[in-house]
Amino acid sequence: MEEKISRAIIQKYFEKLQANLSVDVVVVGAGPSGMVAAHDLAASGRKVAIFERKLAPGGGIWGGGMFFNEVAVRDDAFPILDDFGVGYHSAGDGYYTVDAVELASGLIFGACRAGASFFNAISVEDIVLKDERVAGVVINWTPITSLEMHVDPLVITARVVLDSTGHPSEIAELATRKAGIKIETATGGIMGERPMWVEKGEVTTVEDTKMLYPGLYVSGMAANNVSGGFRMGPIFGGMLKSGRKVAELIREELGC
Ligand code: 48F
Repeated sequence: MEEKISRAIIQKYFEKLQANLSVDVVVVGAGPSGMVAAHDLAASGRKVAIFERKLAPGGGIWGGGMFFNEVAVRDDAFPILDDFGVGYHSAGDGYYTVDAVELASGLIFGACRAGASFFNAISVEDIVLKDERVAGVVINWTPITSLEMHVDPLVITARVVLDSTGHPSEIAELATRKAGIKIETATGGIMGERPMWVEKGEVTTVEDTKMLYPGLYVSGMAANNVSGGFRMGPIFGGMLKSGRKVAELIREELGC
Protein backbone atom coordinates (compact mmCIF):
# COMPACT_ATOMS: atom_id res chain seq x y z
CA MET A 1 0.00 0.00 0.00
CA GLU A 2 2.69 2.51 1.02
CA GLU A 3 4.70 1.82 -2.12
CA LYS A 4 1.61 2.05 -4.36
CA ILE A 5 0.70 5.50 -3.07
CA SER A 6 4.20 6.85 -3.56
CA ARG A 7 4.47 5.26 -7.02
CA ALA A 8 1.10 6.70 -8.12
CA ILE A 9 2.06 10.23 -7.04
CA ILE A 10 5.50 10.13 -8.62
CA GLN A 11 4.20 8.63 -11.86
CA LYS A 12 1.34 11.11 -12.22
CA TYR A 13 3.48 14.13 -11.40
CA PHE A 14 6.15 13.18 -13.90
CA GLU A 15 3.54 12.52 -16.58
CA LYS A 16 2.17 16.00 -15.94
CA LEU A 17 5.61 17.62 -16.00
CA GLN A 18 6.64 15.80 -19.17
CA ALA A 19 3.38 16.74 -20.87
CA ASN A 20 4.16 20.40 -20.12
CA LEU A 21 7.79 20.59 -21.24
CA SER A 22 6.62 22.41 -24.35
CA VAL A 23 3.38 24.39 -24.18
CA ASP A 24 1.46 27.11 -25.98
CA VAL A 25 1.46 29.45 -23.00
CA VAL A 26 3.47 29.64 -19.78
CA VAL A 27 1.75 31.80 -17.17
CA VAL A 28 4.19 33.03 -14.54
CA GLY A 29 2.38 33.77 -11.27
CA ALA A 30 -0.99 32.43 -10.09
CA GLY A 31 -2.57 35.69 -8.98
CA PRO A 32 -6.02 36.78 -10.20
CA SER A 33 -4.95 38.06 -13.62
CA GLY A 34 -2.79 35.01 -14.36
CA MET A 35 -5.47 32.55 -13.31
CA VAL A 36 -8.22 34.21 -15.38
CA ALA A 37 -5.86 34.20 -18.37
CA ALA A 38 -4.91 30.54 -17.77
CA HIS A 39 -8.60 29.60 -17.50
CA ASP A 40 -9.64 31.42 -20.70
CA LEU A 41 -6.72 30.09 -22.74
CA ALA A 42 -7.11 26.51 -21.53
CA ALA A 43 -10.88 26.68 -22.09
CA SER A 44 -10.21 27.61 -25.72
CA GLY A 45 -8.01 24.54 -26.20
CA ARG A 46 -4.54 25.97 -25.63
CA LYS A 47 -1.97 24.02 -23.62
CA VAL A 48 -1.27 26.17 -20.56
CA ALA A 49 1.19 25.65 -17.71
CA ILE A 50 1.06 28.03 -14.75
CA PHE A 51 4.08 28.29 -12.45
CA GLU A 52 3.64 29.69 -8.96
CA ARG A 53 6.47 30.43 -6.56
CA LYS A 54 4.42 29.91 -3.40
CA LEU A 55 2.85 26.70 -2.14
CA ALA A 56 -0.67 28.08 -2.55
CA PRO A 57 -1.79 29.71 -5.80
CA GLY A 58 -3.89 32.85 -5.28
CA GLY A 59 -1.32 35.65 -5.05
CA GLY A 60 -2.63 38.76 -3.33
CA ILE A 61 -6.23 37.56 -3.08
CA TRP A 62 -6.10 35.62 0.21
CA GLY A 63 -5.24 38.55 2.45
CA GLY A 64 -8.03 40.84 1.19
CA GLY A 65 -7.36 44.35 2.55
CA MET A 66 -4.88 44.31 5.43
CA PHE A 67 -5.79 40.69 6.33
CA PHE A 68 -9.55 41.41 6.31
CA ASN A 69 -10.36 38.62 3.89
CA GLU A 70 -12.84 40.43 1.67
CA VAL A 71 -12.05 42.23 -1.60
CA ALA A 72 -14.03 44.84 -3.54
CA VAL A 73 -15.28 44.85 -7.14
CA ARG A 74 -17.65 46.88 -9.26
CA ASP A 75 -20.30 45.45 -11.57
CA ASP A 76 -17.90 45.30 -14.53
CA ALA A 77 -16.37 42.22 -12.85
CA PHE A 78 -19.67 40.29 -12.75
CA PRO A 79 -19.31 38.44 -16.09
CA ILE A 80 -15.95 36.98 -15.01
CA LEU A 81 -17.09 36.16 -11.46
CA ASP A 82 -20.19 34.49 -12.94
CA ASP A 83 -18.01 32.36 -15.24
CA PHE A 84 -16.19 31.04 -12.17
CA GLY A 85 -19.34 30.74 -10.03
CA VAL A 86 -17.96 33.20 -7.45
CA GLY A 87 -20.56 35.23 -5.51
CA TYR A 88 -20.65 38.97 -4.72
CA HIS A 89 -22.59 41.12 -2.26
CA SER A 90 -23.69 44.73 -2.60
CA ALA A 91 -21.90 47.21 -0.37
CA GLY A 92 -23.84 50.20 -1.79
CA ASP A 93 -22.74 53.01 -4.13
CA GLY A 94 -21.99 50.55 -6.95
CA TYR A 95 -19.40 48.58 -4.98
CA TYR A 96 -19.58 44.89 -4.08
CA THR A 97 -17.58 42.64 -1.78
CA VAL A 98 -16.28 39.19 -2.65
CA ASP A 99 -15.07 36.68 -0.04
CA ALA A 100 -11.32 36.47 -0.65
CA VAL A 101 -11.17 32.74 0.06
CA GLU A 102 -14.08 32.05 -2.30
CA LEU A 103 -12.42 34.17 -5.00
CA ALA A 104 -8.99 32.56 -4.66
CA SER A 105 -10.33 29.01 -4.53
CA GLY A 106 -12.89 29.70 -7.28
CA LEU A 107 -10.22 30.97 -9.68
CA ILE A 108 -7.86 28.10 -8.85
CA PHE A 109 -10.56 25.48 -9.35
CA GLY A 110 -11.87 27.18 -12.49
CA ALA A 111 -8.44 27.30 -14.13
CA CYS A 112 -7.74 23.65 -13.17
CA ARG A 113 -11.09 22.48 -14.45
CA ALA A 114 -10.57 24.35 -17.74
CA GLY A 115 -7.41 22.27 -18.24
CA ALA A 116 -4.53 24.53 -17.13
CA SER A 117 -1.72 22.62 -15.39
CA PHE A 118 -0.59 24.17 -12.10
CA PHE A 119 2.97 23.78 -10.86
CA ASN A 120 3.25 25.29 -7.40
CA ALA A 121 6.37 25.88 -5.31
CA ILE A 122 8.29 26.46 -8.54
CA SER A 123 9.90 29.80 -9.36
CA VAL A 124 10.67 31.11 -12.80
CA GLU A 125 14.22 32.37 -12.52
CA ASP A 126 15.04 33.25 -16.14
CA ILE A 127 13.68 33.37 -19.69
CA VAL A 128 14.68 31.65 -22.90
CA LEU A 129 15.48 34.30 -25.53
CA LYS A 130 16.09 33.09 -29.09
CA ASP A 131 16.10 34.96 -32.39
CA GLU A 132 14.67 38.10 -30.78
CA ARG A 133 11.74 36.26 -29.21
CA VAL A 134 10.96 35.05 -25.70
CA ALA A 135 10.65 31.31 -26.20
CA GLY A 136 10.24 29.84 -22.73
CA VAL A 137 11.17 29.98 -19.06
CA VAL A 138 13.84 28.59 -16.76
CA ILE A 139 12.42 26.98 -13.62
CA ASN A 140 13.59 25.69 -10.28
CA TRP A 141 12.01 24.63 -7.00
CA THR A 142 11.41 27.67 -4.82
CA PRO A 143 13.23 26.16 -1.79
CA ILE A 144 16.31 25.65 -3.95
CA THR A 145 16.28 29.34 -4.82
CA SER A 146 15.51 30.54 -1.30
CA LEU A 147 18.12 28.28 0.32
CA GLU A 148 20.62 29.45 -2.30
CA MET A 149 21.51 25.87 -3.25
CA HIS A 150 23.73 25.60 -6.26
CA VAL A 151 21.43 23.44 -8.40
CA ASP A 152 20.94 23.99 -12.10
CA PRO A 153 17.39 24.61 -13.34
CA LEU A 154 15.26 23.02 -16.09
CA VAL A 155 13.57 24.67 -19.05
CA ILE A 156 10.00 24.87 -20.35
CA THR A 157 9.58 26.07 -23.92
CA ALA A 158 6.52 28.08 -24.88
CA ARG A 159 5.07 29.96 -27.83
CA VAL A 160 4.11 32.73 -25.44
CA VAL A 161 5.08 33.69 -21.87
CA LEU A 162 2.76 35.78 -19.69
CA ASP A 163 4.28 37.88 -16.90
CA SER A 164 1.55 37.93 -14.24
CA THR A 165 3.99 38.17 -11.34
CA GLY A 166 2.27 41.17 -9.72
CA HIS A 167 3.97 44.33 -8.48
CA PRO A 168 7.62 43.40 -9.27
CA SER A 169 6.93 42.37 -12.93
CA GLU A 170 9.77 39.89 -12.53
CA ILE A 171 9.83 38.53 -16.05
CA ALA A 172 9.79 41.92 -17.74
CA GLU A 173 12.48 42.99 -15.28
CA LEU A 174 14.62 39.98 -16.23
CA ALA A 175 14.07 40.61 -19.92
CA THR A 176 15.15 44.25 -19.72
CA ARG A 177 18.01 43.75 -17.24
CA LYS A 178 19.58 40.50 -18.44
CA ALA A 179 18.72 40.58 -22.12
CA GLY A 180 18.82 44.35 -22.53
CA ILE A 181 15.75 44.27 -24.74
CA LYS A 182 13.50 47.26 -25.28
CA ILE A 183 9.91 46.58 -24.28
CA GLU A 184 6.67 48.18 -25.45
CA THR A 185 6.50 51.11 -23.00
CA ALA A 186 6.93 54.88 -23.40
CA THR A 187 10.59 54.60 -22.35
CA GLY A 188 11.37 51.12 -23.66
CA GLY A 189 12.08 50.06 -20.07
CA ILE A 190 10.21 49.48 -16.81
CA MET A 191 8.62 52.75 -15.74
CA GLY A 192 7.64 51.74 -12.19
CA GLU A 193 4.29 51.73 -10.43
CA ARG A 194 2.82 55.07 -9.34
CA PRO A 195 1.02 55.73 -6.01
CA MET A 196 -2.56 54.85 -5.15
CA TRP A 197 -5.35 56.20 -7.38
CA VAL A 198 -8.11 53.61 -7.48
CA GLU A 199 -10.25 54.84 -10.40
CA LYS A 200 -7.27 55.47 -12.64
CA GLY A 201 -5.46 52.28 -11.60
CA GLU A 202 -8.44 50.07 -12.48
CA VAL A 203 -8.42 51.57 -15.98
CA THR A 204 -4.66 51.66 -16.60
CA THR A 205 -4.24 48.03 -15.51
CA VAL A 206 -6.43 46.95 -18.37
CA GLU A 207 -5.07 49.50 -20.85
CA ASP A 208 -1.46 48.51 -20.10
CA THR A 209 -2.19 44.79 -20.53
CA LYS A 210 -0.36 44.01 -23.75
CA MET A 211 2.46 42.33 -25.63
CA LEU A 212 5.77 43.77 -24.38
CA TYR A 213 8.08 42.00 -26.80
CA PRO A 214 7.65 39.12 -29.23
CA GLY A 215 6.63 36.12 -27.12
CA LEU A 216 6.18 38.15 -23.90
CA TYR A 217 2.88 39.53 -22.57
CA VAL A 218 2.05 41.24 -19.28
CA SER A 219 -1.07 41.44 -17.09
CA GLY A 220 -2.32 42.63 -13.70
CA MET A 221 -0.11 44.68 -11.40
CA ALA A 222 2.90 43.67 -13.49
CA ALA A 223 1.31 45.62 -16.37
CA ASN A 224 0.95 48.64 -14.07
CA ASN A 225 4.55 48.42 -12.91
CA VAL A 226 5.89 48.10 -16.41
CA SER A 227 3.98 51.05 -17.87
CA GLY A 228 3.89 53.37 -14.86
CA GLY A 229 0.23 52.79 -13.89
CA PHE A 230 -1.39 53.64 -10.57
CA ARG A 231 -1.83 51.13 -7.74
CA MET A 232 -5.33 50.42 -6.53
CA GLY A 233 -5.24 48.24 -3.40
CA PRO A 234 -7.86 45.58 -2.70
CA ILE A 235 -10.22 46.21 -5.62
CA PHE A 236 -9.97 43.35 -8.10
CA GLY A 237 -12.11 44.10 -11.19
CA GLY A 238 -9.10 45.49 -13.07
CA MET A 239 -7.07 42.33 -12.33
CA LEU A 240 -9.82 40.02 -13.56
CA LYS A 241 -10.43 42.09 -16.70
CA SER A 242 -6.70 42.29 -17.38
CA GLY A 243 -6.52 38.48 -17.32
CA ARG A 244 -9.42 38.22 -19.74
CA LYS A 245 -7.92 40.85 -22.06
CA VAL A 246 -4.49 39.24 -22.21
CA ALA A 247 -6.06 35.86 -22.99
CA GLU A 248 -7.86 37.47 -25.94
CA LEU A 249 -4.63 39.07 -27.20
CA ILE A 250 -2.74 35.77 -26.92
CA ARG A 251 -5.59 33.88 -28.60
CA GLU A 252 -5.44 36.34 -31.50
CA GLU A 253 -1.70 35.74 -31.87
CA LEU A 254 -1.95 31.97 -31.58
CA GLY A 255 -4.97 31.88 -33.89
CA CYS A 256 -7.56 30.21 -31.71
O1 48F B 1 0.39 39.82 -7.15
P1 48F B 1 -0.56 38.82 -7.67
O2 48F B 1 -1.82 38.56 -6.90
O3 48F B 1 -0.88 39.16 -9.22
P2 48F B 1 -1.92 40.10 -9.98
O4 48F B 1 -2.75 39.23 -10.86
O5 48F B 1 -2.90 40.67 -8.84
C1 48F B 1 -2.53 41.68 -7.96
C2 48F B 1 -3.46 41.66 -6.76
O6 48F B 1 -3.38 40.42 -6.09
C3 48F B 1 -3.19 42.75 -5.74
C4 48F B 1 -3.60 44.09 -6.19
C5 48F B 1 -5.01 44.29 -6.63
O7 48F B 1 -5.25 45.64 -6.68
O8 48F B 1 -2.82 44.98 -6.15
O9 48F B 1 -1.81 42.76 -5.38
O10 48F B 1 -1.19 41.21 -10.59
O11 48F B 1 0.15 37.41 -7.84
C6 48F B 1 1.39 37.27 -8.45
C7 48F B 1 1.87 35.86 -8.18
O12 48F B 1 3.06 35.64 -8.90
C8 48F B 1 3.93 34.85 -8.10
C9 48F B 1 3.71 35.35 -6.69
O13 48F B 1 4.09 34.39 -5.72
C10 48F B 1 2.20 35.61 -6.71
O14 48F B 1 1.46 34.49 -6.27
N1 48F B 1 5.30 35.06 -8.62
C11 48F B 1 6.00 36.23 -8.60
N2 48F B 1 7.19 36.06 -9.19
C12 48F B 1 7.25 34.75 -9.59
C13 48F B 1 6.04 34.12 -9.22
C14 48F B 1 8.24 33.96 -10.24
N3 48F B 1 9.41 34.47 -10.63
N4 48F B 1 7.96 32.64 -10.48
C15 48F B 1 6.77 32.11 -10.10
N5 48F B 1 5.81 32.82 -9.47
